[in-house]
Amino acid sequence: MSSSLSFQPSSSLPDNNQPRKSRFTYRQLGQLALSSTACPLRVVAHVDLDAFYAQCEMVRLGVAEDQPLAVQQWQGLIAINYPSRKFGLSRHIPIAEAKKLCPDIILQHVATWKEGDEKWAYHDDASKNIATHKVSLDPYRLESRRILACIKETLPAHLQTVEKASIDEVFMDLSAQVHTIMLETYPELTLPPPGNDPNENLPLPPTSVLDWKADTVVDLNSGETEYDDPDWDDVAILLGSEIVRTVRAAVREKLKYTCSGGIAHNKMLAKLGSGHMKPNQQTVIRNRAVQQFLSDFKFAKIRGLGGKLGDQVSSAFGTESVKDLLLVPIEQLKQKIGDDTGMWIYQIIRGIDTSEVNARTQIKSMLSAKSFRPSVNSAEQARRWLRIFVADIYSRLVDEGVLENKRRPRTINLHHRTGGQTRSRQAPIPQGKKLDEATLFDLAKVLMDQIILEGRIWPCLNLSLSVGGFEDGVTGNRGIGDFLIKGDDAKAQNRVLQSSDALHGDHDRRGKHRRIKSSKGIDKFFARAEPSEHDEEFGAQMWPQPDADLLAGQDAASTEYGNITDSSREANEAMEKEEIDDMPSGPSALHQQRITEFICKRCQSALSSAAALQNHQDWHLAKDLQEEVLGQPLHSSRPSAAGSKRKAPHSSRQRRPGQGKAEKGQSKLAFG
Ligand code: DCP
Ligand code: CA
Repeated sequence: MSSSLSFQPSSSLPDNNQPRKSRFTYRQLGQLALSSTACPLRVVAHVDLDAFYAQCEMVRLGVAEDQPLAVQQWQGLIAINYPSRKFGLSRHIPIAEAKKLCPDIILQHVATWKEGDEKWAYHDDASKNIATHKVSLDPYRLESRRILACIKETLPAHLQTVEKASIDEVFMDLSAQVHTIMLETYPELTLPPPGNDPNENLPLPPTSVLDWKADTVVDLNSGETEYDDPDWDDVAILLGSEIVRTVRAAVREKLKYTCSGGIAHNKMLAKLGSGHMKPNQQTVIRNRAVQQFLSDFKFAKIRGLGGKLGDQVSSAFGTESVKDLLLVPIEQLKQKIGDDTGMWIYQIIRGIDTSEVNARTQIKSMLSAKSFRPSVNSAEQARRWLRIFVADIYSRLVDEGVLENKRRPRTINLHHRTGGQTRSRQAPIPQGKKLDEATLFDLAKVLMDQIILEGRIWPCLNLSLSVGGFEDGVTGNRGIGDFLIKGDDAKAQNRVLQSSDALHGDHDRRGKHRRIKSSKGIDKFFARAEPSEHDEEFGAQMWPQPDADLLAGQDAASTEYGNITDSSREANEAMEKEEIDDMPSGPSALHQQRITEFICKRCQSALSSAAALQNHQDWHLAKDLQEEVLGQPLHSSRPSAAGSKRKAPHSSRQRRPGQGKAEKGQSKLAFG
């Protein structure tokens, strides 16, 4: 990787001849190595494939890069390549109109499963056969996987944190790699801090010019000038942008795909950045440019601030723009939108987002579904669809490592809908032996038979099959006993299927059991009230989500529509791809972040990691000092992520155990 740092001496010797210092400390530099979300030097990137399904088809069909092509699903367009966008095409345009605007366009229908077939294929007549075909996104999933593998190969294995955010997006926390490059490039940073005090400020970078190559670099906030010498956060983001350029070049060269990138201090900003200039470009948002960048947006563009919450906010404050919302005092936001969500909005529109890049993204459930027009009217026909659903789900399970017994689902669910009634049944999946397609199909048939027994189930308008309650299979620290067929599981296939209530009870009991087992290892060093996602690192396992969530999450997603619109996109995606147990990104993040792991003994705040706890304790120290100096207590009695210079991340945004009523989303965490 060629370096874009030019070593023109910086003007770091002011009038009094004392070298000027960086705003950042040695401790903060250390946090960079740990990819701490509290680190002000943190570098996060988001990469998003351009016109993804359309590119997949272009690569598969070997068409020229300037050839207009769009991907069709039934009578709608779901992906438009950039050459066709020049003709004014978009997802909302009807097929006939698209052909008129761009007569040379290739319209490629997505692959489909034909009723009764064992394998998906590209069918020429698919668009006319919505009744007998079901969409398969397998070809795009396969490409998505190859791209993810390529990205991971490009980054150093021991320094990478890559999160697959959707079929065509990844987040990368580049902090650790940037830290390594920084120390290599600037050996002075490896020297101990003056007086061995980690709170000492770093020297300024010995450079005044940063070469951003062809990147789009967002303009600085008002009051900042390009004449100001760069600080280490600028250097870190520059190094991050070089990594992203290398990653994008590898994807392009090895797999022929173009993608766009965003490089910034956190996930929210990086994602806005990747969509800023498309296609095949990358956008850098320096910390000194965040305000300027964000204020031009409508807040609905911010992850988590679209949809209903966005509508609520715009009707409460009569605006859709970030610029206007920035003028609303925090008290008003809290009053009108609620304390936690108000606080989240206050922070997010100021570019504050401490959500982690979660490399350990885990699948929560998988769903395969179809709405029938005309309806399905016989058990035999329903079974033919079940076979397709099972094949669809099984191919995804194989990707999840079910063959190697790495991860496997514990439950299978079938939903059935007639005109006015929805019925569902679920069953445990026998554990202990390798899960195969035939076993899943048998279970699905048993569930169908159960529903049939209830009578009056035809005409059926919608069927959906899902598996959930994933748990890890063979791991180094589990005994053979765990994999022997347990009595209950062995009988599961034949016995009367459990009601969902009974199943949830089972989860809860086992959840408690796990928690007791998990209090060991590193726990003894910290006061710790609840288990965390890190339990797995410490030898225990995270307990799966209750299935009630799985079902709730699917309600909106269980329909395959004839006309694809943006509003159906989520339905389409959620249905066709796995439901990912992602780190929360919206205001629900307030509730879904790891609830309590590292507790501050002074104020009982719950922090998410040892590094965050350390930082939080630093905040106390700073506050004490400040109080000593001012001779009076500070305004806030607890650390706040906004407002204090040395912020105490998470603490103000996290709910402490047993504090207040459970919020929506909290039920997603299985507590005993
Ligand atoms: N998709 C879909 N239905 C929609 C929107 C998108 O099925 N209503 C699918 C097709 C897209 C893929 O998801 O190719 C990724 O969606 P994006 O929003 O990232 O859009 P594109 O990748 O197509 O275009 P862009 O270059 O704007 O990212
Ligand atoms: Ca995309």
